[in-house]
Amino acid sequence: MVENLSSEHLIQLEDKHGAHNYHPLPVVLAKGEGVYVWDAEGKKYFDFLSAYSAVNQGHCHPRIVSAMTEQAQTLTLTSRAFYNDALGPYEKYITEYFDFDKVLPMNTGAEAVETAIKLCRKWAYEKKGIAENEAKIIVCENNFHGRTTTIVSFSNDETARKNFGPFTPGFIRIPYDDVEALEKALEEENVAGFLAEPIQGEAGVFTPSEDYISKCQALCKAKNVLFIADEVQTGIARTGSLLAVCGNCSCEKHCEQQPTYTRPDVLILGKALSGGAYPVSAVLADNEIMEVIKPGQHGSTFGGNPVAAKVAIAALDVVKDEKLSLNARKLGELFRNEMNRIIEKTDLVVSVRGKGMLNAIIVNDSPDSETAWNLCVALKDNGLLAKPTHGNIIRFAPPLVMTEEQLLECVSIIEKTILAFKK
Ligand code: IF1
Repeated sequence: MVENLSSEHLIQLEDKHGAHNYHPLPVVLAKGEGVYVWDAEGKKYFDFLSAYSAVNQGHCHPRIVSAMTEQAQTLTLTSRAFYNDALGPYEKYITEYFDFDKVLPMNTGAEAVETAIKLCRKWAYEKKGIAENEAKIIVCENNFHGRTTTIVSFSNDETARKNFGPFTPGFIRIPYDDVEALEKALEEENVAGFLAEPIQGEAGVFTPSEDYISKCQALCKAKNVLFIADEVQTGIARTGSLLAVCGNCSCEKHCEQQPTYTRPDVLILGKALSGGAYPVSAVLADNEIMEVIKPGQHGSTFGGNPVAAKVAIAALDVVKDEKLSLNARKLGELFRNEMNRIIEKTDLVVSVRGKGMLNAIIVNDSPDSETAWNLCVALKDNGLLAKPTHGNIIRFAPPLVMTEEQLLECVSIIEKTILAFKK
């Protein structure tokens, strides 16, 4: 019988036996259901981070859990040495859902980003005719695409890259939301791809100009350069559309007819592709790109496993059936309006920004102050969990299944905490 260990004891166990690669908020979670989580002592909180937008469908969504449980009792893993009866139907389902010819299934977001980089380079050598080992991929300042050695090679976040060298070459970094900078970089030799987040999440929820992504896609197309959209955090209805590249459309499925839909050449998904129940990521592209990958050239033990396949189908079904894009769009607008109302009453918070239910507030203090952190601790004490991204920016990203009533309850917790907060 496992005794119920106290939060304090559980923190000590992590401190003693675990690598110190995180500095979590001082709360130990033991249960999750929908928009709520409970700590080890049974205290209930609103989850306003959703595991960085992995739990868009809400904690332990019954449809996702039952799909996972059923498959876990049937067949969990075959490796790709053999076929399995779940992968093909899943591949058909997800390629039709996002309207691409093919999918390459992986597990984590970083693995999917690495897969997209390898795919882009191979396409450049075998289809575009760039000389081998000369391919360049354009990325943006303040990007976050994961934590592998190659990915941190093109990061400008010293914390994420210091003393992890030597780094992978072949990347050009340009300012985000700067079309002219992309235009100039595309004049360089051997450019194969442009990798970008449609909204920069970790950088502090930077929403670019309305036409930034569509202009980037057009410039890439004109130069036969692959536009690679990293929707690991912004995808799966988080920003009020099925994908952030869908622009203003909030229907359950992006559509070519939607004028604001900017179709990437390569689409990267992760996180909420499983509703947070299981590591599932994916890279989608059309045949003329995906066909450069031949048997034995790329893969992973767990990539495309039967549990991942069934979980992802259930997770995407929930997004469609529960109209999470529309809900995210509606509640996001309400949230930002409410936050602007609160900002009028305090000088602690400077502004709010975001799209759909991916939002952030800017705290009126220097990035290296403890203010945002202390505000998150105060929010925790009042029953709402959030965490600063960088310094003075707090990301607010609740599960997309939240009701208007629950959102307004969260707004009142945030308002009460801000107005009572002493620096
Ligand atoms: C951590 C940050 C967010 C991502 C985008 C790829 C990945 C991520 C746009 C890689 C992952 C996670 C990583 C997680 C915390 C979280 C995060 F704070 F680290 F930067 F969301 F902003 N592309 N983001 O946001 O996916 O390999 O993690 O599955 O490292 O603590 P992953």
